[in-house]
Amino acid sequence: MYCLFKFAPLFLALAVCQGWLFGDFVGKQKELDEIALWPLPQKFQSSAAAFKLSHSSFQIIHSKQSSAGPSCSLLENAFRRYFEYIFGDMKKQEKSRKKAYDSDLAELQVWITSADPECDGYPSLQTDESYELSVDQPSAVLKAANVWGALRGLETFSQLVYEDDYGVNNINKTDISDFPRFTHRGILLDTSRHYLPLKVILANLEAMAMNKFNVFHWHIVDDQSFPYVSRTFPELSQKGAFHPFTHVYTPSDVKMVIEFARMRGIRVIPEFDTPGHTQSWGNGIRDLLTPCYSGSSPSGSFGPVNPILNSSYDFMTQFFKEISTVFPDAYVHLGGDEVDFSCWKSNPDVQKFMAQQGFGTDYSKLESFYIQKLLDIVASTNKGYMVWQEVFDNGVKLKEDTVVEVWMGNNMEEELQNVTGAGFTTILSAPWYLDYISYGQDWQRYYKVEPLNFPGTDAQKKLVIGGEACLWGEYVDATNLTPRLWPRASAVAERLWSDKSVVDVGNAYTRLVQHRCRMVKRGIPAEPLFVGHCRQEYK
Ligand code: CP6
Repeated sequence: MYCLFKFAPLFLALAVCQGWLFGDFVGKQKELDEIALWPLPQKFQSSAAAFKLSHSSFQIIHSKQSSAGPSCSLLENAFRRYFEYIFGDMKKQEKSRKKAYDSDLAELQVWITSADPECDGYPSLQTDESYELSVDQPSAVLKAANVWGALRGLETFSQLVYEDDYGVNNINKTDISDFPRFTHRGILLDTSRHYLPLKVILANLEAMAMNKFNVFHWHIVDDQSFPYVSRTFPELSQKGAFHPFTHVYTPSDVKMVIEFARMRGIRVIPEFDTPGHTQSWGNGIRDLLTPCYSGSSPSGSFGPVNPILNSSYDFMTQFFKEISTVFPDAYVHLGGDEVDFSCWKSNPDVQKFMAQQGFGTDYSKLESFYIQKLLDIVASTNKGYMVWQEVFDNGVKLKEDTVVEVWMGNNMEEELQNVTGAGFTTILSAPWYLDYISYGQDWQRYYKVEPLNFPGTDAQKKLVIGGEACLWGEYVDATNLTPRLWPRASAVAERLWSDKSVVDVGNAYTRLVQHRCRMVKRGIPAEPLFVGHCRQEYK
């Protein structure tokens, strides 16, 4: 700090300089508060020493030792994205600053340490997302085993940068060692109840990366519409989408979502929910759904997938063969939730089948019969599967790598105990139904959830691999989805990434307010947590 007013009369110079010094001190305090990391890293150490980042000279580069180089388009793309986030809103005059400060930070070196950086691969359940970040002069170094950890570290680096009172970008000397607490950190979006334009899906993938989420659970079809364009069965979307051309996801749309997600270290797990939640499938595929009866004659309405016809299984075999090639992830979600038995009960052919199979009047046995056959079909495509909790509850025999999703809130602890007790991996979504809204700061409720707070052994707790924030689509479309999801889902992001001990709601509030402003600044219309303002307000 030096004083510009050397030649001013002494009394004025003193007043101004003291004012500046005082202002500078206050400013520094404010700046330190502004380093709002979200989710909070596992180990974090920072000092008051600050470096400056100049738009005209700072670079994000591959380190010499890195196994990745300029041919790694995933990283090249990420370097560009984060450079833009760091300098995007700079004032023109600061952007064009040519003069270097002594305290400039020259570069961020990204060092991928394992022989295979996985530039062209996909993230998976086994992916190592850890990274180490050291910010010091002359270079900051980001070290990760593969590109996936580097992506998480780049996000953290960008969150460390703050603009001082002169419009200059600063970053403090910092050491971070970070890794996620849980490996599955997902967001469920529902594109059946309302069609979501591609733009909205991509924007939310971008927001997911800002929060270190790594799974997009795409609840792509359901009763209300079938927007997925199938190459094998084009009638499904032609007859089942809200509109056959405008409200659909073509193969190239799906490819784009998968690639956009991959570039951000996000898996795409599609859900094709059966045998319930399938009304829209019936429009395109004859005899797929069970005809319901009223007395002794068909009522004209239809129920779940017809489990007594071979043709149903032939269809599923062809359909999931296609799905297994379109979606690269090792898992598909097969649903299996909320099967309504009333239609099956009304149908005389189903009744006859029940008797032949010796199921009595236990329709959950018929449901299990269907699911069992479906699981075998999907397993033969070399995919693993996820299912909603009912499938486990009904005693269906599951492959050992099955992921059971616990969504019912009434008995969550007992369900976790049972699922993990039977040796299955599980993810939790019951406490995180973000479509359910109320007055006030409900993010705090999501934040306070402790996923491992159920009775069980250490081995059982290890089987809880994460969770998902669900935004079901009955009351959301492109107009309100993004602000409803963010920053409420950010609470879930920190719960699933940060250490178990990170539970201070007051501290979280301070950081989340700023994280929310950062998302807004980056073009994500995230809603406010409470009264207040962002340093920059946006049109
Ligand atoms: N759609 C599907 C839904 C729900 C489920 N499956 C759901 C149920 C209860 C609530 C919210 C959503 N809309 N296919 C349950 C997993 Cl409160």
